[in-house]
Amino acid sequence: MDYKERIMKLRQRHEELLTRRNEPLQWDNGIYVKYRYPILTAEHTPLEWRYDFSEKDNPYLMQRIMMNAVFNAGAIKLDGRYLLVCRVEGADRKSFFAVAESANGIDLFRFWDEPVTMPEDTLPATNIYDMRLTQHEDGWIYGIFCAERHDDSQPDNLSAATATAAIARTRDLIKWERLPDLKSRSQQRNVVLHPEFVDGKYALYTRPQDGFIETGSGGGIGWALVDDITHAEIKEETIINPRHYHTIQEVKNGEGPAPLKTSQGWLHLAHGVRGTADGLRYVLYLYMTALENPAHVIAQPGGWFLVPEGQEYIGDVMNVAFSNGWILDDDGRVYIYYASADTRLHVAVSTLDRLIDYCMNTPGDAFTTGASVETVKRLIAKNKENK
Ligand code: M1P
Repeated sequence: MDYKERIMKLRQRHEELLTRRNEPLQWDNGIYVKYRYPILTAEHTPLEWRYDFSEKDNPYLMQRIMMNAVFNAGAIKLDGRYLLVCRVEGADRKSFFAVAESANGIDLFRFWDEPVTMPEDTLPATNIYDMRLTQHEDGWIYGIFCAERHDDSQPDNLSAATATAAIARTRDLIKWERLPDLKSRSQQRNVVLHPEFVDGKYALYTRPQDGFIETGSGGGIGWALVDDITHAEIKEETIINPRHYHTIQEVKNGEGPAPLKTSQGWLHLAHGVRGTADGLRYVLYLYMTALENPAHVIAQPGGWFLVPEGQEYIGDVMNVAFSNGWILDDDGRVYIYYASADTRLHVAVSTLDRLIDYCMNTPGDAFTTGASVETVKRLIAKNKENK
């Protein structure tokens, strides 16, 4: 096969992947519908990012740059387009942001031609990832993400790192203005900007942690008000959704995307982490907070809302479902973008009404086996009455 023909075949195969239609899975739990195919994988990244198409320089038509994964995407609908700011991870383990676009939110996603050029803070980061997008009432679209750097206070430990919340803003996801990183006494990951001012201030969901991986003695989803987002500093932080023994959020938890405003309160998507004999298990859960006080939890169904299933278990970090992006559409549909095993990105579709119903009418975690059995028995008794 000559060089041109090989390129043609490569492009054809790539195009087949990019134009594959997605389909809802038959089984649904009444809460959301998962879709059959991942919406984005490393294989979806543009061929121009990976191949040198010069026969002279690349006679074997090798991938000169390999991509490892596409996952944990921030999401927004802008001018009728469903846009995802994805975490793309190269074979070199460096994550970067790249925008992928679709006309319907469930398939035919395509990356824009070039990855995002994110300006650095005064202290450059080694790695950046997991952007939460917030369309704020001040008119800007904010992206808050994790900036990871080596912890130079431990020069002999190559794996010592720090996690800091980095802040940038944009109008179009093309040009980004980098603001100074969030100042905080602790390390921070999973920081999310609330879309409205609260008491005239910017409001952040936080996740204080003692180390890069371990949250330490504290943890939980926190809440902090910030006077000036262009010099954001946490002076006071309260935990609004704590970790809890023998629950899905025993080891740690973290806010997902920015919450959605509903008639009955703010709807939140978060991840919870527990330990198992086989390592950590990351699952997604929902909770609601009061409309007039977004820091006050009014409902939290017991247990998980979405977990990895089947092939979703398999990948670079097994047993992980993670989400930092969702889109509420004009018709009330909610597109939940979740990643599996830190490897690929999927969509599950629900509606605002269903998600509120799920939050308000699903029994909460009763914290002991005895109480859980009583909860099941109450449902059985109710069903007997309704026979
Ligand atoms: O590997 C699972 C996830 O681990 C981290 O989440 P958390 O901050 O809650 O520990 C993040 O690195 C996330 O990107 C990753 O998906």
